[in-house]
Amino acid sequence: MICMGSFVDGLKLPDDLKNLDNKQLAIVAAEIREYMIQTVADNGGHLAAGLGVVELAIALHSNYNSPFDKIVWDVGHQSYPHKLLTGRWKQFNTLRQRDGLCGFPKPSESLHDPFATGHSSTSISAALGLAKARDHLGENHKVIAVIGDGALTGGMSFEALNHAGHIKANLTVILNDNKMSIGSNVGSMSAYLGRIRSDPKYSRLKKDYEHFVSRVPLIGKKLIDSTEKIKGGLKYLIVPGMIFEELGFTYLGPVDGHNIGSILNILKQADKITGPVLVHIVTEKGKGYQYAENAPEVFHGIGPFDLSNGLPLKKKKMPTYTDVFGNALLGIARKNEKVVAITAAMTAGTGLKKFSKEFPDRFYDVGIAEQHGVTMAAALAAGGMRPVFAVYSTFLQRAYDQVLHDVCMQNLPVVFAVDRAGIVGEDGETHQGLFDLTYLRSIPNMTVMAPSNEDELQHMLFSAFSQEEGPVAIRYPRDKAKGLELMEPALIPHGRGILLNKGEDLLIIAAGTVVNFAVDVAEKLFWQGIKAAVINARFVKPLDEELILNWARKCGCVLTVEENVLTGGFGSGVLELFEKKGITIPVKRLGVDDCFIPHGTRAQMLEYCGLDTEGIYNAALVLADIKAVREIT
Ligand SMILES: Cc1ncc(C[n+]2csc(CCOP(=O)(O)OP(=O)(O)O)c2C)c(N)n1
Repeated sequence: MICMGSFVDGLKLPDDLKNLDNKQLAIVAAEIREYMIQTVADNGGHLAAGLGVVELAIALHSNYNSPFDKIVWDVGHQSYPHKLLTGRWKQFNTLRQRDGLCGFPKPSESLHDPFATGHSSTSISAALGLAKARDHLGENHKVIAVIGDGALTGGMSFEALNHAGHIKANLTVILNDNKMSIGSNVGSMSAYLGRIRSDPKYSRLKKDYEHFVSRVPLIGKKLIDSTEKIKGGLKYLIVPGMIFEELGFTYLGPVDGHNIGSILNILKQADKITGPVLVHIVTEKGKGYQYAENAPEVFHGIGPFDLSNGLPLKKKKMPTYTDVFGNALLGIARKNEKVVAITAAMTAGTGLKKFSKEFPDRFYDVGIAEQHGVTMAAALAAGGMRPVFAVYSTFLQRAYDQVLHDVCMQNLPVVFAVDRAGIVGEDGETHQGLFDLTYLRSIPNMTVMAPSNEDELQHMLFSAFSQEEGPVAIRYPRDKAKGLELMEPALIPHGRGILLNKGEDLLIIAAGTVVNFAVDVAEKLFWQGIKAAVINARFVKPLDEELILNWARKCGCVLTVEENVLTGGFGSGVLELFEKKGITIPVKRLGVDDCFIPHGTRAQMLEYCGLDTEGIYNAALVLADIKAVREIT
């Protein structure tokens, strides 16, 4: 068991930080880095972002009194140093493992996590809510949001800045500017921050201005103070961060985010100011681990790796579904120049890296802006293009209304490549893709497909572009593909499933890669004398009614299997079909209960949900028994 940190061992954290000098704080920083790097090398996780905020986390916990004061980390992937400083040192090596520490802030894990995060750009809204609750209740703690420059590209953060400035809320927003989202950051705001960061003129002018006016007798100090309130004018030209000032915030910075003393000074300054304050700190993603500094995108989120050279421990033998999607899309885009691809800050994660290189003019990274991305896709389609929005299932949730109102209501041919659908594994409950079948199949005009293997995935993508005329979603998991040889892309007829196994005792209908488990289960059942038919649904919407009804009638009982919540999912669709057709045979639906699924490996959590071969087999046996009893009585 690794639990390094010999200096830290003798401390009571976070309180003792207040008694340490800068040199000792630097030792704490070094021990945090060492432990974080070792743990992520063992368990995998988000490394580069956390390494960049070690000094910030120390300064925050030295300056404030958590959990009395509330610190909200945006996204929360960078919260490891915070976790280490707030009573979780001993358990830290269980990070992201089943029953171990979560990779994101989680109030049920610690009082020091006042608000759960995982999805981007929520921290300022959360901090504002906490600050206003404090004011309503007559309490007096501080509230601090830490948000990255990437998360600042998300619209919600602007909505919150706009509101917090308007109501002059007392809160501090720390803008952690490392120039990076997962990859390079995009957009005008990022460029603006870059100008503040890199142009010494800004800082010099600010200092010169303050120096100049402070020397004007009597009115100088007043002038500086009142300039805070003057919009436009001289200050507009010379004060960095004016955009934040215009939104009602006092802007402080930029300061070096790896200098604990400087951060402490600016936090103390911020604490004296009434109303919302934005503190701009500049950090380096991956700081302190050479390989992460050199390749922050690779070390944003990484599997277990070799500490000595930063290389992954598990060599990639099999392509992932993401890889197959990326390659298949390239093939389609080469033949159809109307195909354009959109990502919301997930170019690599969604498999669009190659596309972005080969077709830079047909590729849009919109920033962490799923809502904008979807509406833009809708309009690209309205204007005659064939857009694909590649997105993780969990992040598409944010753009539900845009999918419904802008894409589906106009029946526009947007392809949604819904990656990380189903159980995602170690990232846990904020990242599970367990709702998309429900939220997509409930929208009129939407076609929803789920491939059972990578070959089917590329046929579905091909069909989506060549045959479908309205919106299409293809959902696939965060997993290695099966290693099949890929055939020439071919059309999958709209709404047609496929019978994989004949049988007369029980019908298993599965959607997605769980189809493979269903086939194994049918074989196991066969040796128990139960003949199970298996249908690969392929389409979750529209269902292949004829095929399903035909075999359901033959078998007399049905087991549905899906990697989605049961509420309103694929199995619900089958039940709705049976209700419509007056079929009253026993049906058992397997999927995820009405709860949030925590972290663990994908295999562990599939088992936990009863969605592995064993779980499906047991459910099939119970169902076969029910049918047998029914037949006797
Ligand atoms: C709504 C949403 N979309 C996408 C993501 C995936 N994501 C996690 S961190 C991240 C980049 C965040 O960049 P930044 O805020 O600058 O933090 P850094 O990692 O650079 O410290 C992205 C896109 C997410 N968590 N939430």
